[in-house]
Amino acid sequence: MVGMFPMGFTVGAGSKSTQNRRGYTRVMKATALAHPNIALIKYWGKHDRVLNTPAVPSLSVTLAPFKTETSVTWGTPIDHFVINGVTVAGDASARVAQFLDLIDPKRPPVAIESHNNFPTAAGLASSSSAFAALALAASTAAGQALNPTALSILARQGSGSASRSVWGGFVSWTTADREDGTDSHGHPIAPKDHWDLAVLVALVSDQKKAVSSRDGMNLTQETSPLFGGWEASGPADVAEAKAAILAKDLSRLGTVMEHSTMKMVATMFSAQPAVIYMQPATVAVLHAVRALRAKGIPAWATMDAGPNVKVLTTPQAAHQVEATLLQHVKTVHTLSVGGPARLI
Ligand code: 2P0
Repeated sequence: MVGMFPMGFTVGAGSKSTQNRRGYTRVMKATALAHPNIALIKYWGKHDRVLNTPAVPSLSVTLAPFKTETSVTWGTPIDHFVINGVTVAGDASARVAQFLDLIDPKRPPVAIESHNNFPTAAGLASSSSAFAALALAASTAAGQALNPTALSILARQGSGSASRSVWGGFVSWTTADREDGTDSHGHPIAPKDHWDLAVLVALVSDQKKAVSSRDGMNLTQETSPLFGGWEASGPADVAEAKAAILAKDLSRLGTVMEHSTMKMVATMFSAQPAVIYMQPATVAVLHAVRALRAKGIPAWATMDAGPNVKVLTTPQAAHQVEATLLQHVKTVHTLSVGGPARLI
């Protein structure tokens, strides 16, 4: 079946459907693709752990060709979740099952098969594309046609950063004013074609990190004396980054991105015990990026909950920046601005 949902998502030719007793068509299998995003202005800390609303607003760029592709079959003999060919068990499985319960508390058992074309859980924002793709594939397979905002609210409850991967291009994610958190979701700022930027990932490590971002974030919020300053300064950083994006001012965007990054890292370092995702090569890359800038090459660095460094630059300067990064790490991925989550 190829059909168009009212809110504009196309159900791909691979989707299977059936008619239930009331006679309406229900899609039972759907496949979705989502790109990860990296935060230019960081989400770090929660307002409400159950609703998964953030302590601070954030702003991101969606990145291709990194992607997650996820197929969901709604109505199988047992729940069965496979990521990159490996069956998911334990806490990770429970987290996915709980997420599916949000879509339908009386849901049947579900099968999920998901694949990333980049390292998982290594600080490369794999949870952002994972839960965005899962939200779209699972809600579609369950027969729900969610618009992007509803999809973002759903994805947020799986993983905060996933609320931003619903859209392509540049996206902000707002804090909640409402008690039920329904106003905390992504907002598109500018589409993919607005600005041709390059983001280079200097791969310091592709190993799964020892402290998950969720645990690192919660420990930081509970114990860092710097957290109050971090929280208070977040909204101004988002406003500054948004203005820089709309003006296509890379120096302005890079400057506020580095500032947001380093303030986040300061809260990690001042947690008790300290949360240290950096490795020696991380610091070497940070210095190399500063040296590039001193030579007039546009390059600004950011990090997330992991040792890898992402460098924001222009497509024209990307080769020169890559050559410099390769003096410090073995692998550099060159990414560009990606499009929205979609059914395939
Ligand atoms: C971000 N990070 O804005 C920040 C910057 C890491 C550092 O979002 O608990 O996996 O699932 O909502 O989204 C990583 O945290 O956390 C993250 P949960 P998530 O991209």
